[in-house]
Amino acid sequence: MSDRFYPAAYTKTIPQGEVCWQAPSNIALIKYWGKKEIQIPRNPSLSFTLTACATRTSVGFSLRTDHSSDYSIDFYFEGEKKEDFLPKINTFLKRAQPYLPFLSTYHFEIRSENTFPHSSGIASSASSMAALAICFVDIERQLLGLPEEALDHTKASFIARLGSGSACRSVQGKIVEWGVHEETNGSSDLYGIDWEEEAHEIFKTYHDTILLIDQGEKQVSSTVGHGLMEDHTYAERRFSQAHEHLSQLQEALRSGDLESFTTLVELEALTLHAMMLTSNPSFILMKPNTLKVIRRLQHFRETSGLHPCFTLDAGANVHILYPDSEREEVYQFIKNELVGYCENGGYICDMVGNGAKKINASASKTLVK
Ligand code: 2P0
Repeated sequence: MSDRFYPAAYTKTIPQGEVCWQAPSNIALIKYWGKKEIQIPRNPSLSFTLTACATRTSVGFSLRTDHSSDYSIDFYFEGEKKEDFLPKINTFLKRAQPYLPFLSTYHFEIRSENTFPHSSGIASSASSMAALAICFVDIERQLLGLPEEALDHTKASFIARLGSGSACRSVQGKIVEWGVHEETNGSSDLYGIDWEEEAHEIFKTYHDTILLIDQGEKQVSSTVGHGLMEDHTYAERRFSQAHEHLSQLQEALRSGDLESFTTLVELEALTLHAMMLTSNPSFILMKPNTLKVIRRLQHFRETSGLHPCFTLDAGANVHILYPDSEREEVYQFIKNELVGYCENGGYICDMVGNGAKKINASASKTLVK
């Protein structure tokens, strides 16, 4: 199945060059929680691609002269050289090597920065791995002598998945589905597929205001988190529930049924946390203010007749999702009644976006430091 991602023989020799891409984060509506090696999900997931929360990565490459190690990488995060990121990048390159054979023949200078604060509790693995993967696939495109428009986004998603599962949903499209799902033509465990065309227009300009309830370090890493599903009492039921929820959510996304959308999205968020509450060891990742925000939001929905709903990642922050037609009233409500629950009043206004885009290295100050 992965055979299609082995490249043809490279036709160009490029001594050196540079590519630069920006990839967004994404927020899962149907959650990926539980996996097999290597980043093969135990259930399908579906996400909104975001815009404001993104990673910008430039990859400078030059033919290697020193072959004393498998890979030759200098990594800079927000302008500073970071050795501690290298093991993760090395693991990623090793996994990607069969599909991107040039990786061992070049020295890479990788410069990366996030548009959101490092300590915001927003996972950066999706955007950072997607940006890095698409940079590498873009370099390969050049080695194959192909034009810009021939860039293989599916391969970029496939490679991104090898770095971090959720990263494969951050490459292309406003709404992305990943993982085999019987009712979705073309769905795959290996890469994300663009589900945007099937969705009702209302979802293509949806807002996501991220309330930063707790900006500390993540209490449970994704590796540990996914591992908790290994022998979890409710694992099998949860995995089949995700298939059912996905079918129902697709219906709501097609028809624009905001009531069903709300019910399913909130149920998925709470189920994700229920899995962590009932695993061994267990984790309580919601904070008192997470619950207060949820209660306030649900009350506002009941009394206003508007349609904001919440979802959660594996942390305390709350994502408030709402349609563009309701943005003024919902945003006022968020500012007046919810921001007070955020740590240092922190929140990020984001919305559904298109995926990764190529940028100019000079567009970023720190990238060219
Ligand atoms: C998701 N999360 O679907 C779920 C919901 C967090 C909560 O995917 O081990 O960083 O790199 O494949 O993608 C977080 O896990 O895990 C995640 P790896 P990843 O977005």
